[in-house]
Amino acid sequence: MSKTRKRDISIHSNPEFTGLELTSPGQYAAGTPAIKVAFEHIYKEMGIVRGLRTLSHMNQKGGFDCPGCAWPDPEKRSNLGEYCENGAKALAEEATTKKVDRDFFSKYSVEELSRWSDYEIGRSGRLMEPMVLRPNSIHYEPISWAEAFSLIAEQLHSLQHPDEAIFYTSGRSSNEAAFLYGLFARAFGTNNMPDCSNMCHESSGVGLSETLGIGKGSVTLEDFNKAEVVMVIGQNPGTNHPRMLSALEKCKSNGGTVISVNPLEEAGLIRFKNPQEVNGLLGSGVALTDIHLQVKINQDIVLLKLIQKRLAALDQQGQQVFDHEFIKTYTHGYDAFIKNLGNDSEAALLNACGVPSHLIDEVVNILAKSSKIIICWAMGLTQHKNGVDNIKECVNLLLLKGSLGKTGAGTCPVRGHSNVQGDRTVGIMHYVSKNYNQAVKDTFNFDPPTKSGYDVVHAIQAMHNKDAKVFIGLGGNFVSAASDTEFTAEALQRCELTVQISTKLNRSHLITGQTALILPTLGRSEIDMKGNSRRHLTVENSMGVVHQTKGMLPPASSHLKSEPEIVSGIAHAYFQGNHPVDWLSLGSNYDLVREKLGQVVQGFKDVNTKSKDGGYYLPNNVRCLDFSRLPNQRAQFSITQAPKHKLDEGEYLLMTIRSHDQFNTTIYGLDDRYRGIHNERRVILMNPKDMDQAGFAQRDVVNIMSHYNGVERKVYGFIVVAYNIPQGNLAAYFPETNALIPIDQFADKSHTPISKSIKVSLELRS
Ligand SMILES: Nc1nc2c(c(=O)[nH]1)N[C@H]1C(S)=C(S)[C@@H](COP(=O)(O)OP(=O)(O)OC[C@H]3O[C@@H](n4cnc5c(=O)[nH]c(N)nc54)[C@H](O)[C@@H]3O)O[C@H]1N2
Ligand SMILES: Nc1nc2c(c(=O)[nH]1)N[C@H]1C(S)=C(S)[C@@H](COP(=O)(O)OP(=O)(O)OC[C@H]3O[C@@H](n4cnc5c(=O)[nH]c(N)nc54)[C@H](O)[C@@H]3O)O[C@H]1N2
Ligand code: SF4
Ligand SMILES: [Mo]
Repeated sequence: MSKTRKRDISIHSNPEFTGLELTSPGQYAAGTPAIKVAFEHIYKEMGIVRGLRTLSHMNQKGGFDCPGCAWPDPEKRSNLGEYCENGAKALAEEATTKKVDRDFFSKYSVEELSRWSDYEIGRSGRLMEPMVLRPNSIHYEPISWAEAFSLIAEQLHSLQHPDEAIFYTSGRSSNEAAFLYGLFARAFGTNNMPDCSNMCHESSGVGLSETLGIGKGSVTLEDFNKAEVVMVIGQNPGTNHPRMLSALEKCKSNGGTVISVNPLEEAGLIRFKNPQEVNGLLGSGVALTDIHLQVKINQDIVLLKLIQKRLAALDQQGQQVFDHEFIKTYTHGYDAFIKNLGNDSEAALLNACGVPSHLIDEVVNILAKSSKIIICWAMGLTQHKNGVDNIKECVNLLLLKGSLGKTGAGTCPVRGHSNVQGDRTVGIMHYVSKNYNQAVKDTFNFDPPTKSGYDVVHAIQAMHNKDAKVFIGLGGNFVSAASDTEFTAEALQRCELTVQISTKLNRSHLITGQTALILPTLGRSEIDMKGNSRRHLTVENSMGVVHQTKGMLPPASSHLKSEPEIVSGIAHAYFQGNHPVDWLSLGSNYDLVREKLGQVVQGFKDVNTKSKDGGYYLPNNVRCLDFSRLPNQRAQFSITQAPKHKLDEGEYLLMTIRSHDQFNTTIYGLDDRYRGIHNERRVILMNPKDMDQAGFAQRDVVNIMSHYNGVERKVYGFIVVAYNIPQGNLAAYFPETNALIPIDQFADKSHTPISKSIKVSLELRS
């Protein structure tokens, strides 16, 4: 065999500056600027007529599900459109008329493309036909679907053990595709099913499962209308779940209180101008947050302990603050929990969390009087070493108040990708569920593997050690999304084969194994035809509603296949008919997939009919206060540890966050409008006092370093911007900063990388 030439690939987005402009941070979200920006994206990528017609079907019954976030749709959809600025951007991104075809790949080598910025790579357009990058080559070339499938099958057959293959999933997939994909991984013989959830809400899944017996939230959208208090902790809905602002607006107009807990004062939580209402467009909109607690990074446990300590003091004074009836009937561990609250001193907690005492008192007074409390959270809680404990502390508060299993109250982990929750429900998991395996065996007549598989960080380590040699990605951008960019890139480059099932070009198509395949697939918004009929798929939103999604645009290319077709094509090429599952029938007949899904997963019986119109709620034990699967058949109080971050002089905690102009690794544009940052992504937000102490001036350019286990990791060239952020804390955007997070720094139990509390130092760029 000839020796492989090592490709000269750049693993980072081009670091050239793009021209920072600064304005004051915004004081409201949405309103006319949001409409303007939404339409600019639609116009530029899709053309205005095609774009507007498509938008009018997005999130409507009988239409297609927004490819953006997982926020649910209201039962009664608005005639003015049921989408937000970022939904429009997500659609424009997917349904762009720009094309990445075979001429594009013969013109640009992977070496050259890797020097483009992520923004430029994303702008190039939709993938058109299957492409292969052969060993020793630096150009992708066309390959037929049949050849691509047999290449994968051959490579899978050549492995010594099924655990040498990795099957990654990103949360854009459908229930049907994810179910088939998981089924194939199991039939092949491995549970190596890392998914984007591992980097995202895995801490929520673990924390909620251990305390409440289900890894999902318990609230419905209607609960927001009835809630007395909504706490939004570690979440930036104005950017990442914009239609959640309408739910908060409803809560407010019904007399509810909104409390935000965040190191940043995010514009979207200050004020909302609802584009669906006249007052939102012409007036001043509505104020959303009543009390903002500017907590220091990763001091939420401390803050929550303090709040609960003060509530307990009121309760002990005889005020009816806690729901003792609820606690007695449904929970376990209350006494130990209360005793433990006594261990921490008020002063130490107050000092650590950085929130003024009087604001905490205000919150305590409101919570004391309320019982319908919703806690919403996202990455600000999950992406820390103690991410699981963060969630458990939120559950503690809800248990004390009896705020579960009743209208207007409950847990609300706000999920990221539009179907990330559904993927897990239908079987994308690296751990083993005995019930699931048994149901697969009963339905399909084969034995799924019983050994746990790799999650994201362990999959990377396995590829790096050459314990795994084939990587298949059902969507996503693994190399840019994961931590420790250089290590992850090396891991993928050590693979024999990497396969990406994708809609758009991204860095994971450029940082590849020896051989790489791009398998282009239909997007949500596109028509999926079989014979004369238009097929539909199903998805599950953040509140457990399963509903249909049906595309309406002609596909970007006639060579695209749907995700279920691709998965079943691979499976058929691998098994060649020697397997009890009829893969090709499943890949072409989604009704059949749904029928089988109904036999394997609880709640999916009759999904075909029930998912029509607005869909239906999956079963949820918390809503009916059934804790029978937990120890003592009760919801569990937890005793958590306050995180300790020992920072030496010149060290800070860095959170890596999203700008308003990105969807994870997809960069829509260079503005973060609500934070007043324009035309630049390479910025680092810093407290002015910290800048003074360190001797940095506005717009100084610094490198950021992390030091873990004696290894220095560095990212270069970030512009310092003075910002209202607690002292000792910094913020910058990902994926540019992922190279700072060591592969072995992740949350206990959930293994989610510590993307929101990275210990770093800064140096002036010489
Ligand atoms: N437009 C758009 N929408 C998206 C996405 C996107 O990239 N763009 N991504 C989707 C996905 S996959 C996800 S998971 C979600 C993510 O949604 P979010 O979790 O809202 O996203 P992040 O930008 O990571 O923001 C985290 C928020 O937590 C705060 N924070 C950081 N550290 C802490 C902390 O220690 N404590 C507290 N209390 N707060 C903290 C930050 O200041 C920020 O406001 O959004 C989804 N929707
Ligand atoms: N430092 C840091 N790192 C993080 C985070 C953070 O906050 N900080 N957040 C983490 C989180 S919450 C998440 S969820 C992960 C995201 O990790 P991923 O899910 O892996 O990344 P995305 O950027 O969402 O993937 C985008 C790609 O998906 C493909 N795609 C889009 N739509 C479709 C489709 O319909 N089908 C298919 N097959 N492909 C499609 C396109 O090719 C696009 O380039 O990143 C994580 N990484
Ligand atoms: S809130 Fe999320 S799902 Fe709804 S339109 Fe906006 S991006 Fe799409
Ligand atoms: Mo996510």
